[in-house]
Amino acid sequence: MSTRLNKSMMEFQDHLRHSKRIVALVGAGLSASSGLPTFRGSQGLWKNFNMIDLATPDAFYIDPGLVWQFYSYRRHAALKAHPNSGHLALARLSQVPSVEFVTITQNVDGLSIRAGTPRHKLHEIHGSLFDLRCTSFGCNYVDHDNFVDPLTPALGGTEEEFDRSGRKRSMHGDEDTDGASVSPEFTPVKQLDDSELPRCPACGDLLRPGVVWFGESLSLQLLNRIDGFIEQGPIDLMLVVGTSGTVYPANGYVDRVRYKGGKVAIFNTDIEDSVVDGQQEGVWGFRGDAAETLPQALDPLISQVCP
Ligand code: BV8
Repeated sequence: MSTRLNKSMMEFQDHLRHSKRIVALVGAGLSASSGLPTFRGSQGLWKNFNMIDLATPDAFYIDPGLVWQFYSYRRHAALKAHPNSGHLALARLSQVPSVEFVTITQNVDGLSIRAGTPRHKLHEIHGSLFDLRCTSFGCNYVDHDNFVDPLTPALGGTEEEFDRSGRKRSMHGDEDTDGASVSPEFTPVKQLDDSELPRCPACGDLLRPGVVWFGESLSLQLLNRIDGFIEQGPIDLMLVVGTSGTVYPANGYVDRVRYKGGKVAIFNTDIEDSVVDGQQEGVWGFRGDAAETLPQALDPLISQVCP
């Protein structure tokens, strides 16, 4: 580690040791090392669709079969994935007795919970791939922690990515079995009838993934809980992990903490040199895979608790 980076890490860890209230805002980059694609990186494409174009109410209204295959693929990938050292480091930080710590996650993959982060210290602001909701206005049916894969027989087999030669492609979608990199080629989706998709056991209407799509409002109850924690007292430190910070309202929390005098530490593969070099007052930047940089940086506190 260079002297400059060492100095930055030492300053950060000194502040960490004296921090009593910490918030983490995490994004898709935290799960990258677990093999799950990010939204805006090269893996941000699924069968040549832009993932953002599929995470909307309109996409579901127009073609629920396409959107359900997208979510069936992501449910399958998340179930096959394992929490990485970054998830585990944040889970251990939530067990440190001397620190009040909450994680705000934009991820819907469930890996923070599987890593051991207690649910009452985790805010899944964009929902979960493993929650299902009825689409009928009058029906309140919700199914939490549904890990059935595939959810219906027709969704079976759509979760694998196949290249033209019919070989199964790894979940990354950018390398084939012998490691040669291939770009994500268009692989057609099945045409599914609504009757083949997940149906509500209460009223028979279509079920949808229990996630927050673009253009949908977040749970006010959940937002109020987060506000409550932030307003309860000073936040000493905000960890911003593996997020491009492009999605509102999640990206608003960093400015709020900084406005209240909190310091910020960014963990990302893509950080400006000025941040890494410590030229931004009150902001540290640790460039690299969060699965490596996060456990290193948090060691002074998490080494106090058993994994
Ligand atoms: C809202 C669930 C208001 C689904 C997600 C028009 C109409 C309405 C709203 C808007 C509008 N225009 C803009 C908006 C606001 C909109 C928005 O922010 N749009 C963006 C695209 C500009 N927001 C919303 O719509 C939100 N709702 O505003 O409500 C409202 C009020 C009343 C009535 C109606 C509306 C809802 C947003 C939630 C969308 N749902 N997810 C699903 O997952 O399928 S967002 C989804 O994308 C993810 O959850 C995540 O939040 C986001 C992806 O962001 P990141 O996690 O940051 O991932 P990304 O790929 O971008 O970046 C990865 C980062 O990791 C990179 O920086 C990379 O460098 C780094 N990295 C990569 N590898 C590693 C790494 N770092 C460390 N280690 C590594 N190994």
